[in-house]
Order: sequence, then structure tokens, then C-alpha cells
Amino acid sequence: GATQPLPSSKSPALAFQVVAQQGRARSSRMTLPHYTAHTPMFMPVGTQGSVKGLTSQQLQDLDCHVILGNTYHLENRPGSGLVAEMGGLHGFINWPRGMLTDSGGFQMVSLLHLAEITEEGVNFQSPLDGSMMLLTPEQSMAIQNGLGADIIMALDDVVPTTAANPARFEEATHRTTRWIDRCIAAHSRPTEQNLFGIVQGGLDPRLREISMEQLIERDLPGYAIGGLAGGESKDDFWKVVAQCTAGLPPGKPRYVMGIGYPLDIVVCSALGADMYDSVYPTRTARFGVALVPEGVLKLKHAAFARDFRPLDPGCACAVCRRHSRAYLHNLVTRGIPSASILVTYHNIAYTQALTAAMRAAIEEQRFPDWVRNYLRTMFPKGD
Ligand code: PRF
Ligand code: ZN
Repeated sequence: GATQPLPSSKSPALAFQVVAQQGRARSSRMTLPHYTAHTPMFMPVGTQGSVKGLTSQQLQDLDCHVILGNTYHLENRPGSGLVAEMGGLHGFINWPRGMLTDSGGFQMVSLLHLAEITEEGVNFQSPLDGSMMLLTPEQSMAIQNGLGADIIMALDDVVPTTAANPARFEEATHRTTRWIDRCIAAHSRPTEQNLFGIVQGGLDPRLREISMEQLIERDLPGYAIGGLAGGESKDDFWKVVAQCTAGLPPGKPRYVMGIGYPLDIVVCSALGADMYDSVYPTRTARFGVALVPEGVLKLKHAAFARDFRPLDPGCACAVCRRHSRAYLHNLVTRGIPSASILVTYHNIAYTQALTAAMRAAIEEQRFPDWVRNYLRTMFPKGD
């Protein structure tokens, strides 16, 4: 199909322009205070203010447009006050492009078993000194305003999709709406930072519809689809994404949180999503696992000891141009720190090349062929 012009969002701190569309997939330019990002886009996670194994310069060389920071981790150490004094997250880590911070609640619930959610906020035990602390929507906004990222996330009530209690999903959906109003009221830098709302509602289409409708009414600069990537089946996951991408405004960015498997990035982009984040490519690299078009290479396997090919012969990254699987197998099996660094570099190069290829295919109106070819390479037996 031909590309139709789409309405686009012009919030004070974000301009979103869909430059091409094919089916539901779109390629867009999202202008943020610090950078114009191209979507579909994968955002590497720098939990502690650093994408583990990569320098700020390398992330630029790898053509990363936006990276993630976590409110909860950065507030623990070194604290948003110190980060603000150093020029915000951008100054702290010397990153000139886009940044996004997550609100903190999800990290506490997923990392700390002692987290408890009440109407006031998320109660949790400090991992530093064991004292009880409370993260409210107001505090999350104050911390994220101090960190100064281009995109900041609402504090949401996240229930794992595998949880059993339907009443808990109902409560969390409505609480997420009540909290977005507290976030909007507390957000002190709306002309410099974009507050995204997060759609919740578990796997229940009725709750997802309510959550979307209530967030859309608030006319936010962008919307995230939350509560997924928590162990639900692929079918359930894709159904929720398809419902939300169909229901969210076409002229605003759509961000599926916690997504990092290349196949999921491709499927969500085909369904009309624009942004993704996950520790997967970087964390799996530290376990010696390289991303390739056929799936993954587990470099510990003895089969690589005499494999003199690069990780991915089709990859143009600095690691694939210089090093063999056999060399990386040696580093990985002997626990040499540079193994993690080199595989991380390749894995981010791989995810960036993947999203760049999707953008080009959408812009050149050959996305369905590109997807078929991608799937044929990953599943050669057709399974
Ligand atoms: N909410 C927030 N951060 C998230 C998620 C969410 O639902 C997910 C998906 N489970 C990843 N990161 N605030
Ligand atoms: Zn490579």
C-alpha cells in the first residue's frame, strides 16, 4: 500500500512524524529535546547509568539514539540530587542523545520480593540498609525531573500477567489511571521532558480497553504498553500488543516495555509498535550468547573452538570485522572480561542493524518480504 499522511503529535518537548507506513508497521522520526530518534528503535538499558560493557562513545558509534536509565537504581546510588548537580543524566554519563527513565515501581516489584503496593505508592525495603521506603507517583516524578531524561515514565501498578487474581488486575488498571493524574500534577518540567503513560490491564481485553481510553483522554506525548514480557505465552502477548497498537492514537509513539528478543521486536513492529527496551541483548552477551539471524550462538560450545568465521558474516560491526568465533569461544570459556565487552558490542550492533533494516524496508514498501525472509532465516524448517 501507498503511504498515507498521518496525524502527528506536537507536544512541547516531542514531535512525532510517521514518514512511512506499510500495513500497520511504521517508520517515524521522533524529535526529542536532545536528539531526533528514528523508529522502530531498540533502546539499550543502562541501569546504573552505564550500558554494561560499552562506553558512551561506542553507543554513539553503534547508532543508538536513546538509552534507558532506571529511577530506582540511580536514586539509590548516587542519588538524583548529585546527578542533577552534574547536569542531569546526560551530563553524568556524558551522553548527548536521547534518554528515557523508567519510573521505578516495576524494578522494585520485579527485583525485590518485599515490595508491597498500596494506594499511596510502592513500599519496599531498601537493599542498602533494610529500612522501609515508599515510592509515590510524586516522588518518582521529582526524581525523574532531577535526572532530566527526554522521556519519563508514569509510576504504574504492574501485576505479572501470570498472576491468578482477576480482582488484582482490575484494581491495578484503575490505580494506574489514578497515579497518572498524580504524575501529571507533579511533573514540573513538561516543556523539557515527555511523560508517557503506561497501559496496564493484564491479558484482559476489557481492562486494556479501559486503561487505553483513560490514558488517551489525558492526551500524553506517548504511550507505553506495560505488564508484558512476564512469562505469558507468545499468543497472549501478541494479542495484547495488537489490541493496544490498534487502539492507541496513530500520531503518537508506542513503546512496548521490556521487549528485547529480536523476534518480538519484529512482530511488535509489524503490529505498529515503535520503541523497545530490554537488558536481553547485553545480559545474554555476558553469558557468552551472540545474536545472529539464525537465532543465537552459545559461544561456550566446543563446536566453536575451530570455527574461524565471524559471529555473523552479514554483520558489519567492528567485532565481526576483526574477530572469529574461535577467538571469542576462547575468551568466553576462560572468563576473560573482554569476552563480555566484544559480544555486547556485537549484540547491540545486531539489534541496531535489525531496526535499521526494518525502517528501510517500511520506507521502501517491501516490509512483508523483509519479514518473510527474516522468519525463513530464523526458522528454516518452517516451524
Ligand atoms: N511498567 C514499567 N516498567 C516496565 C514494565 C511495566 O509494565 C515492563 C513490562 N513488564 C518492563 N518495564 N514501569
Ligand atoms: Zn557483529
